[in-house]
Amino acid sequence: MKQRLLFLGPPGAGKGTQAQRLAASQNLMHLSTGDLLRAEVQAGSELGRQAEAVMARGELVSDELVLAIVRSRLQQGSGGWLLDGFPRNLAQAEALDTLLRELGQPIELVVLMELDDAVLIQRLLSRGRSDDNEEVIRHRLEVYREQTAPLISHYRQLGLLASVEAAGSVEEIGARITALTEA
Ligand code: B4P
Repeated sequence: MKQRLLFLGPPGAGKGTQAQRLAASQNLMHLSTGDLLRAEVQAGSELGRQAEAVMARGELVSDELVLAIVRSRLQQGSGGWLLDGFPRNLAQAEALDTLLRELGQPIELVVLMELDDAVLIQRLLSRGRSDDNEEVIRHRLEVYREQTAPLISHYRQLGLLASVEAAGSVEEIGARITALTEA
């Protein structure tokens, strides 16, 4: 069973949903940069104040802020982990590669969750979070295509990428992902 995993995919593909399940069943640290940023917003911290408006527009929070959060969490942990929603651009991916080299904890598998835009938009509209209105969702999809999708070839070249069809029930998709982690 692979212990150091990264989930990649467009907004609404179900990264958070699947990451939570797998982390709980395999006892991995679940690191969702979206959840961590929302917690900072909720707590009213300086970091949260900076992140709030950016997230509401569907843009990416600055690499420095996100990296600081991830670095401190990875340094604290000792077992396996699952990164969900990070990295989201090439600069973050390169910074992560450097950090993981320092920590001696290389990524073992990158799971790419693939789903049609129409289904993504429908899922996000029914989730109903404050950044889930149609205009912001479309902008997040553009940001994904421009900034995050280039990571697919980055991780493919490193021989780490495996794709999963992210349509179907939560259980079906979970079984596909578990099979990949055991391969
Ligand atoms: P995230 O919190 O990462 O959220 P997401 O990509 O929108 O959703 P995810 O793919 O996790 O889908 P979910 O499981 O919730 O990002 C939010 C914002 O944070 C970004 O726009 C950005 O501003 C900021 N941010 C985060 N990380 C950052 C970084 N590294 N750098 C800079 N900024 C960053 O599923 C979606 C919905 O579908 C849910 O309602 C779920 O219940 C439903 N669903 C899931 N699986 C389903 C299934 N099989 N069938 C039907 N419904 C399903």
